[in-house]
Amino acid sequence: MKDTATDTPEAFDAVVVGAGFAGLYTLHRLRGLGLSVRVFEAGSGVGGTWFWNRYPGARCDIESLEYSYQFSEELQQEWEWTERYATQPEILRYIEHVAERFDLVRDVQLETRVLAARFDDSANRWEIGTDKGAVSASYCIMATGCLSCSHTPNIEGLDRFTGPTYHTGRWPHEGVDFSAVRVGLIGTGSSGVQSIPFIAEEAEELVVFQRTATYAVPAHNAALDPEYQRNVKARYSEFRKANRQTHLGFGSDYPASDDLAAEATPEELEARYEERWARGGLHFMGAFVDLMLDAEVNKGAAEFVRGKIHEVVEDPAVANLLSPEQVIGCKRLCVDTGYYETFNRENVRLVDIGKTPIDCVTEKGVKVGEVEYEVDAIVFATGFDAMTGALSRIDIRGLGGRSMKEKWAAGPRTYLGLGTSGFPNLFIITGPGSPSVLANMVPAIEQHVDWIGDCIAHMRSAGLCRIDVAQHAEDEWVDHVNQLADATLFPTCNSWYLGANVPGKPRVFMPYLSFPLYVAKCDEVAANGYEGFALS
Ligand code: N01
Repeated sequence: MKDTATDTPEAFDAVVVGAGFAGLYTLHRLRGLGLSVRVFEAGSGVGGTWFWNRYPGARCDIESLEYSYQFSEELQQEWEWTERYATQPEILRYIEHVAERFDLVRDVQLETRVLAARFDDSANRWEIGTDKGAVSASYCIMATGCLSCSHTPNIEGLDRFTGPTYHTGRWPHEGVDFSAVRVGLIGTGSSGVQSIPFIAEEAEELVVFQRTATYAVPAHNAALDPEYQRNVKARYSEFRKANRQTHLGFGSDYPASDDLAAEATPEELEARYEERWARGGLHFMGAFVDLMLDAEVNKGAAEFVRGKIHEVVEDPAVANLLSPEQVIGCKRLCVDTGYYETFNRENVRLVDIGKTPIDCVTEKGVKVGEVEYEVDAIVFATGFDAMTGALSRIDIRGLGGRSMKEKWAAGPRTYLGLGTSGFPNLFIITGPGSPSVLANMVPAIEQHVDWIGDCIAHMRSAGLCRIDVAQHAEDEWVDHVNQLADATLFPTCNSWYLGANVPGKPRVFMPYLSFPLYVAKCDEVAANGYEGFALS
């Protein structure tokens, strides 16, 4: 990656790290502004999350007509989704189609991991080091994803296990044949909830190790009604606009309610929860506006779901174990197809590791207390070092050589989730402090990329070449993000939103609550000449 004539690193206007939904759209948008762009991607293909998460049953739990790009009218009109919720292979096909359709691949360098990024103050450029060489760029854009850095717990004895181990977020591309295999699976978040029914169907035996029971609402997935798809496409821009105004970031045709559960009668509560349950999916959390604000209200919703679990699971002891106690929604709600039913199968066992944690992994299996569960393979559905994990694995150094990892040692600090003070010309797509994982990811990504694109266009037309976050703006934003979260029930349990799933990670609520408020703030900041940023 050197200019052979001068022996200097190849120079670009912008370097983008990651070729998932975010990186690809950034490339398209910046190329449209006339910038030279290079995207680096560690994987051997584009797709990010949807390239890596190939575990059995992987699909998106936001509906396909909403979990898709809107930047091209032709694209959104022509692409035909087949199911209410798209499978991982279908989403990956869609991303690959986008990459080809917009001729993006020629600027994506695959199988290249970015290891370091250092700001050269005198040249006002980023020097980006990869495992294949170095380049330089005026802008460095981190499209590294919120859930891209898989987390495997450090369980004693794991290295002596004689069978294969897998992580749902790094699933082998050739697939895994579990027939006649005894599988142990650790983790019951969204990835576990989706994969457990599929693995149970195939495996000889499945032992599920559960630390915390999870709330799952039925997906009610089905083939997408062609008439509904036509109907949405006929009003796609309105549909997308409505999306931006819902506080969940999705549900244009079935928005979250503004009603207060605290003011509803028991009959009204029951009817509303039943209606949302029947509709399926994450809409359940939109049943009432105070569900994440009022602990008593939340208890009612949680009790409703526990009742549903007991209706499905035949063994009352297993149903009890599967019934969560924490606030519903404070860990991300799961959306399932046949999850609870799977525990009625003869070949499935549920092991509570909440009270008695895993002692160790042995040559032959997993030991919990005095009991050794013999298995042939172990699946880790143990999640991610979310929101900051991918960034902290790159040695990012800003003004004066200051390390971002050190700056964020007590938790991430950003302004709008887009940038961090002392790291000029570095943008983060869906960074901590932005709605990201608490919104619908694809529109959240597009909103960020468009904002960054507009900002760079403004700088170029004004002859400006440096943008940095003002310290006071960052401090105020971090306080504001925390204040919003502290007014809700979100910080009440050990979720990955708080970094609580990774030992030693600081406990800080990372996403911003409310997509509409956030979009309004970003628009206001831009309209006021990028208020809170220093441009020079
Ligand atoms: O990860 P998770 P995930 N010992 O962190 C357990 C998105 N996503 O990959 O709750 C024992 O949610 C952990 O237990 P506990 C979605 O945003 C979307 O499932 O910490 N157990 C938990 O049960 C989602 O929220 C989709 O006590 C350990 C599980 O592992 C996010 O990705 C599909 C442990 C991890 O659950 C992450 O989901 C998949 C340990 N040391 C993912 N460490 C869809 O669109 C962790 N666990 C459908």
